Amino acid sequence: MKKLLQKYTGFLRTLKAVYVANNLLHLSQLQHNKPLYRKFGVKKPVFAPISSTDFASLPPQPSPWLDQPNALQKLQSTPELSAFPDQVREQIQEWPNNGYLMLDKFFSEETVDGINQEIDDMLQSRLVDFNYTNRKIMFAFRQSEKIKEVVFNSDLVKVLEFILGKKVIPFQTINFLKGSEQKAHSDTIHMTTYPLGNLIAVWIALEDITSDNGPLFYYPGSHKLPYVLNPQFDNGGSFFRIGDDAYPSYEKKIGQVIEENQLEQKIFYAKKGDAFVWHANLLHGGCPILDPEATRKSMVIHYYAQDAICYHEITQRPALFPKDLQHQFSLRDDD
Ligand SMILES: O=C(O)CCC(=O)C(=O)O
Repeated sequence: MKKLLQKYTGFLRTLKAVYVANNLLHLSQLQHNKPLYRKFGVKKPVFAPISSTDFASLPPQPSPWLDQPNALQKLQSTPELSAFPDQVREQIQEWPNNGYLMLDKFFSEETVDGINQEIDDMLQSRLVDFNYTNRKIMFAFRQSEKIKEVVFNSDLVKVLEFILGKKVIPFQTINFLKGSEQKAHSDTIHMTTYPLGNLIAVWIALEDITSDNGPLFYYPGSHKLPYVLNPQFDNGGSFFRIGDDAYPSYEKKIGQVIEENQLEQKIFYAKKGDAFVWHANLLHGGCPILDPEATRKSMVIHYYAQDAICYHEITQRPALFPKDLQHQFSLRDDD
C-alpha cells in the first residue's frame, strides 16, 4: 500500500480513511508515538489522523534553544561552540538571525561521486524509483550504505544536534536528478512537530549548481515568521477528507506572506559537496529550470528531534518510522 501511495495521485489520496488503513497496516512503525502522546496529553490512538488542531489546547511548550529571544547570548556562553571548525562556528552564530547554515565543501568529491553512482545503480536495478512527482527518489538511505554514511556522518550530526539542542533521528532522504521547481514553502507543512521547530534539514549539492539547472532559493530570516499550518489557509478539508486544493492554497498563502513581509529571495549557487542546513520554518524552494537538458543532482535529508511528535500537517498523518529507527526515540512505551 505504501508503494502504491508513493505513485498514486488520485481521489484516494484525499481520503483520511485510506491513511488510517495504511497506519493500521504499519502500526509497528507508530509505536514511538504511544509514550509521546502520553507525555504531551494527546488523547488519540496512534493510527488516527493528527494535525496542529489536536495540539491547540495543550499547554505551551518551549521552543528549541536557538529560537528563543536570548539565543545569541546563550550561544556566546556555550563552551561546545568552540569545538566546531571556524567556518561552522561562524555560520552557527548567524543561525538565530538567518535560519540556515552554508557549509562549503562539507562532503568530499569521492563521497558525492559514490552517492551519484549508487543512485544510478539503484534506479537501474529498480531498488528505488521516482515517486508521483517524477522528480523525487524517496528514502534511498534505507537501501544504500553510501547514503547512510552521509546521513549518519558524525560531523554533520554534531552540528544538527548542537543547533536543535537535542538528539536527531533521520526521517527521510530525497534525491533529485533534476531541479525540483518547488514553490516557496516551509518544511513544517510537510513534516510537522509538536512542539514546533523540532525538524532540521540538510541539502547537499551532488554536482555544481548553476542558474540554468534550477538552484535552491531561500528567504533569510523567514524562519522567525509565524508557522503557517492548516488553520492559517483555506485548506478545504473536512472530518473525512483532505481538501482537493489544500497544497496550492498553502502555496498561495506563502506567496502572500512573502509579499506582505517583503522577503528578499536569495539563491544558493552551490558547488559539488557544499551543504545547506535549514530551519524547520525557513521558506525555500527550487528555481525554474532554464536548460531542460540540465541535471541538478542533489539530496535533502530531513531529521526530527528524538523527543517530538512527528507528523504531516497537510495530510494529517503521523510520521511512520521503521523498526530499526524506533529505538532512537528518547521515550519508550515502557517508560
Ligand atoms: O531541492 C529543491 O529544489 C527544494 C527541495 C525542498 O524544497 C525540500 O526538500 O523541502
